[in-house]
Amino acid sequence: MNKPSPRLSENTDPGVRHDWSRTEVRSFFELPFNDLLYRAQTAHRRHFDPTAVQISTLLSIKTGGCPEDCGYCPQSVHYDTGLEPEALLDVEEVVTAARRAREAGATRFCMGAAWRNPRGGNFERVLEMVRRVRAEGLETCVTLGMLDAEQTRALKQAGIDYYNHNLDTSPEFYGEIITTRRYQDRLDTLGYVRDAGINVCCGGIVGLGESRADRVSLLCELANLPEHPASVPINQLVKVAGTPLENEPGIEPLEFVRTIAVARLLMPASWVRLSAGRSEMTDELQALCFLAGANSIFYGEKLLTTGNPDTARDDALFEKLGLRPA
Ligand code: SAM
Ligand code: DTB
Ligand code: SF4
Repeated sequence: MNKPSPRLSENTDPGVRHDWSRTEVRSFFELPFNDLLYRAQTAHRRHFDPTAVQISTLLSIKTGGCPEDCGYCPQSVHYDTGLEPEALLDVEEVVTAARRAREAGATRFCMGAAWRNPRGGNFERVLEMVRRVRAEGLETCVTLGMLDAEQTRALKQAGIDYYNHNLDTSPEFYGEIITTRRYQDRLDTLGYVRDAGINVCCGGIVGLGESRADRVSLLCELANLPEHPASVPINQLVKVAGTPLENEPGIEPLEFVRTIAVARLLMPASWVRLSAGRSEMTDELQALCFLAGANSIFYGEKLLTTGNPDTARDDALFEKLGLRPA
């Protein structure tokens, strides 16, 4: 029998670092696929039980009519996607949905609002939602757009566990996708969230037409934040008719797996979420993503406005792969 390749016996855990260079990150992307997956899986096993997957359920608490122009988003007022805008939900409707999610097996309930930033009575109502969902025994997460320091403190006081705010893409490519706010605005919001002691959920979208260099740059930005986000959602673009990106060719599936693997290597102790886009993925592709270090998903038939695999399909996939809720 041939001896194992010497590179397989290298120390494969780069540890938790915040000083990654683009060159180092690119060299991970350029590894032979098997070496990259071996390293990612090794790092994963140092920090996590590889059979445990965190389960979150999403609810859109305020749908559509968003003034921002994010080119991927069906909820932007700038694009005609046929979506009917809706006002902020009532607290009781949200609590009912949270109970249903808990009964289906979710441990975290994520509430998303199509806002540039929350204001006035609406923000107060979200605080009440957080208190009530938490009282149901669920972890809470909200994504409401930009926040100021005072708002993050109010959320913390209401008992929020996570705030989701994505960098979305590289600083270099960002202007091709969003013109109504700056990369620095996002970094500022993340700073307020961190300073308030709220866990950060921050990742991005791939398949926007960005290059590999942009994916390198996005992951570098995420891993070089003062603290690694506790949760890192990697979304694959869901192409929605009416948005400027509806005809994007998308990302090659094995390049998507590489992106997950590099996220795992750079942020070895973070939960890496295989986020939007699973409805378009085969079981085999999802299995490769779990092998590459993804260990969190959205569970339930709907994301915010688009579809997600139904729970029966996900239950069957977990059974086939020997995965279990964390
Ligand atoms: N309005 C808030 C904001 O943008 O921060 C919160 C909601 S927004 C819908 C949350 C995230 O969903 C975006 O940052 C983006 O990463 C993701 N997202 C939106 N549309 C998507 C799509 N079509 N495909 C994949 N991910 C998408
Ligand atoms: C995240 O990174 N992905 C989720 C969540 N955070 C809020 C949203 C995905 C949205 C996909 C498009 C839609 O359903 O509208
Ligand atoms: Fe608005 Fe968020 Fe959609 Fe951008 S991603 S248009 S901010 S809802």
